[in-house]
Amino acid sequence: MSILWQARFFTTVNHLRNLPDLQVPEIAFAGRSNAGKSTAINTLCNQKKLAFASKTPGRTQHINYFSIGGAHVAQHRKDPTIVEEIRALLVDLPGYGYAEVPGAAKNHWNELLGDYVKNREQLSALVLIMDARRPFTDLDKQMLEWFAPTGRPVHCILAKADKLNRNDSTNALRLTKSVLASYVDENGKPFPYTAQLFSALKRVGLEEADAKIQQLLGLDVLPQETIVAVSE
Ligand SMILES: Nc1nc2c(ncn2[C@@H]2O[C@H](COP(=O)(O)OP(=O)(O)O)[C@@H](O)[C@H]2O)c(=O)[nH]1
Ligand SMILES: [Mg+2]
Repeated sequence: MSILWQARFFTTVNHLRNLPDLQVPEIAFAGRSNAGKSTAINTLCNQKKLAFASKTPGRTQHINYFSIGGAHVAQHRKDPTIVEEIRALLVDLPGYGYAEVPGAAKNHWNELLGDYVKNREQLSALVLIMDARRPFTDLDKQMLEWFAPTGRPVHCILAKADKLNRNDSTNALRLTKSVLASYVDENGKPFPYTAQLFSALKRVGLEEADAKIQQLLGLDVLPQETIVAVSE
């Protein structure tokens, strides 16, 4: 059982000014509409409907937040001796690149996405979900360009790997890693960018993604002072 299974809906926001002001690490899931983002989040959190998965792309146009650890706040409310705080937030960003979103709305969301990944202090890392059959569309690269100046880690999940045979999926992963390796800082040092194959359908790459996300959020170490006694 993974700590990610504790994920609970936390809040949904439409404007950057409404982002939650919790001081806990958050990890954002970005990707083109229909890349398999909602399905990946649901699979990793072992919940059918946490993130909205749809055959109609471009429908989720809000930033949705899910909390890890917070579920226990409610559960433990009846127990005055233990309060467990929220330890991390998962952020489901609106999918980009959906052709039928009208111009003005598209611009609004592109600006929102860009501003968020460039400026969000709590954002520890980005998970970039791409269809394994077509990694690094222009908009995926745009996302990386926005985020790269932060120097923070990016983990690429090549989703729907079941749609490729072994040879093609190996090639897709190799290509992805070589694109990632081409991002270097001003001293020529590579960024902390990683990639993996993933299939929600065939449950491939689940453990790898789970471990990576926990590591990026610092959830792989035991919580310190997250369990505190409160007086009655
Ligand atoms: N074959 C296959 N289809 C998938 C997989 N993950 C998602 N899909 C399908 O791809 C479509 C888009 O998935 P969704 O998670 O809604 O994409 P999102 O727009 O990026 O959130 C849906 O029809 C999913 O059933 C997968 O691992 N394998
Ligand atoms: Mg979705």
